[in-house]
Amino acid sequence: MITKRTRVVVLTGAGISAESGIRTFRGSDGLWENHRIEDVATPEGWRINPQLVWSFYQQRRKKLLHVEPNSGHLALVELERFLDSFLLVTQNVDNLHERAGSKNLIHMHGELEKLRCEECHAVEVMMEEKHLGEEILTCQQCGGRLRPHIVWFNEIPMQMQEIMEALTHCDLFIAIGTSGHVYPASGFLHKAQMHGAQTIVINLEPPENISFSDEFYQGKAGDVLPMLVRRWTQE
Ligand code: BV8
Ligand code: ZN
Repeated sequence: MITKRTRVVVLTGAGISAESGIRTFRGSDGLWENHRIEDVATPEGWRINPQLVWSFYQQRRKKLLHVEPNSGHLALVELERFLDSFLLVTQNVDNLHERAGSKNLIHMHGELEKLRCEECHAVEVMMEEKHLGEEILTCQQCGGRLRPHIVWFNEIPMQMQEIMEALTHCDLFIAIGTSGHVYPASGFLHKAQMHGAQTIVINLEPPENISFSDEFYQGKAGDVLPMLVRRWTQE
């Protein structure tokens, strides 16, 4: 059902990084457990207590140094190489897709590796030892305060124009490892289906938006994806 000319858009969520040891948000050991979302992942939280938010993200940035891409990330690289038209949109802020080799990739909720100046909006990858301390850093260019280059709740996701464009023109949309809880990402499945795409969900359990999926593969991304990609690329 997939040829190299099939135009594919993939959306990934925290579930694809779970097998690499990065905790999901709503799982029992979810990240937010010891922190309320509004305290650490909103502009309000940052305004009220920047040190708490800075430390929350530094702890997660340091974690990136100790995790590796898994077979699910690698299967998506194989799929991208097989297809003429492929876009990977991720809600994840980790760098595992790019480290696995994904090229056409959009981080719609930002990236842990990057910090952004609140004054001049310069964005830099800052992952050296000296960038991972508890001291809130300032901009090399203008001296402004740096913040995580992350889309917090009530902020606008990145590159929505490109994402909407891709959703209206794809033949197949695949959602992987996402609970379908956070908007607007949770609306992509329905949007793609409305524009005539086939839709597939790969998840440990049925996500909230499962009704918009033509096919559902229940299981771990690290097991299901390599099997599916092998079937699609060797047919
Ligand atoms: C916006 C960066 C306007 C932070 C993140 C009331 C009702 C509805 C919506 C709202 C509302 N009030 C406010 C809103 C909007 C809000 C929202 O949706 N809130 C939720 C809480 C209801 N959204 C926003 O504010 C967004 N902005 O709406 O702006 C707008 C809209 C359109 C166009 C222009 C402007 C901004 C949201 C971005 C927030 N930032 N991340 C950080 O990471 O620190 S969201 C964060 O949580 C993640 O990035 C991710 O997106 C989300 C977690 O979701 P998942 O990735 O799905 O992870 P989760 O743990 O939930 O699920 C994992 C799944 O994997 C599970 O189903 C599990 O079963 C499965 N799984 C586990 N292991 C595996 C597996 N599957 C396969 N294999 C495995 N091994
Ligand atoms: Zn600056």
